[in-house]
Amino acid sequence: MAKMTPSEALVETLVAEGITNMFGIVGSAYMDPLDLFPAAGIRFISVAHEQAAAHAADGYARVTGCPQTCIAQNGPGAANFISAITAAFWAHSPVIAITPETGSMGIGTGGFQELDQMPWFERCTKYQVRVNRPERMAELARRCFYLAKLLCGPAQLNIPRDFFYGDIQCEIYKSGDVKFGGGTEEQIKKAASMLAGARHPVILAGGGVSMAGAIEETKALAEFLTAPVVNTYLHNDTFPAGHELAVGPIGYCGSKAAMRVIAKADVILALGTRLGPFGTLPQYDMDYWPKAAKLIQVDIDGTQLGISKKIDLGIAADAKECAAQLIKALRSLDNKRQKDGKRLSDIAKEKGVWNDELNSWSSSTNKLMHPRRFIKELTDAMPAGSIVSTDIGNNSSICNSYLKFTGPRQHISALSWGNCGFAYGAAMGAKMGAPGTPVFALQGDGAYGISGLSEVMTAVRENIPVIAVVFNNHEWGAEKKNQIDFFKSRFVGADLLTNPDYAQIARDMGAVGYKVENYADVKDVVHEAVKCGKPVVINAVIEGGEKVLAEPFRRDAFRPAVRYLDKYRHLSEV
Ligand SMILES: Cc1ncc(C[n+]2csc(CCOP(=O)(O)OP(=O)(O)O)c2C)c(N)n1
Ligand SMILES: [Mg+2]
Repeated sequence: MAKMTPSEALVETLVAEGITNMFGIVGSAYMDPLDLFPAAGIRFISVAHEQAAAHAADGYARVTGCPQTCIAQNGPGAANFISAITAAFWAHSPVIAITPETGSMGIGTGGFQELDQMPWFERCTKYQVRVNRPERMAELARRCFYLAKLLCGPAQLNIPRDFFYGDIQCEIYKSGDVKFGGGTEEQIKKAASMLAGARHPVILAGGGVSMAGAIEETKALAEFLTAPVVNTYLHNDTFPAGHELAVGPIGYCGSKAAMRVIAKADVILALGTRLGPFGTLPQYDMDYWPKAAKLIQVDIDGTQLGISKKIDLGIAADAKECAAQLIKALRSLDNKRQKDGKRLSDIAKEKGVWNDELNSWSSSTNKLMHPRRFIKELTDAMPAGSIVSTDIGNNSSICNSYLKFTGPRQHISALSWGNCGFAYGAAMGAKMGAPGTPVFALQGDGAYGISGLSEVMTAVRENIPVIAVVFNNHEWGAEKKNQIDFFKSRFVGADLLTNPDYAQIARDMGAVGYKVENYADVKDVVHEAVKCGKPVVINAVIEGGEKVLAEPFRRDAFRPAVRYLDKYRHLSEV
């Protein structure tokens, strides 16, 4: 025990937990601990909007696997965290949102910047606590770290602002390490026998494979079974794309090869995935999910088993532990199993057919760049091993069929929260977590305006050399596509006709800017961007509209427009 102030207790706990960076916007509510950051070795990254602070902490946590932190002024600052913390929630990302609040004597009086911050964060965190006495600062901060690791998601540390002051006695130590286990003997035996007896076993590798570092085990399992490996939606990094058994992602704008291959499965091992319902919807008019297949689902969070699909076996386990157990069990069942050459050639054939089709979609020679040709040139030019953060939008989604990764923790995406404005902030955090790796942020012009454009100033001020690519199609394309398909091209709020030159604005902000209008320039620009070591913005001027937009996100959720009132009858589609 030592005498210290609660501010010191908080900062020392952060240090004990390995925090070296804190994302946020300066605020009076936490100025007392903020004053200690430099001496504690914590770099404060000052962003333009708190949303980006939380996305950055999330991106940082996703590439490193370690909890990360963001902090904001009470009230409006904390409220600005909400969307980004929800993205982290659905990404199972251990972000700790530190939210100072109104002083304890003012709570409930409607003073300045008062917000009841606990209910605001209730549904987007795995754990939240209000420091109820200054003496408990270190204990409750430590608890947030532990539970963010244990429950795989965000935690909120809510601190009445007067509780930073005073004298307390306190012991500082790090929260316990968390180790997740495997399945029971019986579960593993059953899963192994289901997989060993399958005619067409398929492994569906979810985010848990990447997070648990289970790629080697998944590879061993796939190779033993000669089972193709399909990635879940927006998790293209859960199996190396270059492997002969890799067939790519299912889900929106994914790989038709993956969909055709999983359609043939009689047993699916869904490893490290909650099987989010959006990720298995029909795509390209293919209702590919094999309803008769036996399904083994492995997820670290037992509450997620069987939520969206009927399962034959659910195992609440760590993907790495479980895959290792399975490979051992399978080898003991049959240690002479040979590669299945026929299945390998079938996989190669499916991949070939899909690659040819995708290439034919990506071979436009139109002068105004076709998005698919541009995205193909772009993804081909990115150095192997790059980290790519992707936003939500039509072009960001088109990237799903082109993005290929060599290892885990490389595909950082908005996932099922699906918020426009994710990519740039997350990329900043990812770059700080992996400074030696090129980090790209891919987003549409609309999403870039939500959170991106203004954060270029953050990247410049803080010297975070992310490479942003803005798909500049002068429209909110993904939503425009819905108006094309379901509202006879009556566009309301879908155009962005007066976009500026994002490259010039980037230069004005002190970054490097490139305006790209020709396919032939893409490769050189990407290589220069990687080499220059500065924040870069690539304004990619591409075609938009009906001819080039990919299918809509939610064909499943629309109904024909019905209007009964005379005033609106001309808008009726039935
Ligand atoms: C924060 C937020 N607001 C609105 C939406 C609805 N939305 C989904 S995609 C999209 C259009 C994105 O446009 P842009 O970023 O320009 O990308 P594009 O589709 O043109 O490639 C919108 C508005 C959303 N997902 N998130
Ligand atoms: Mg757009």
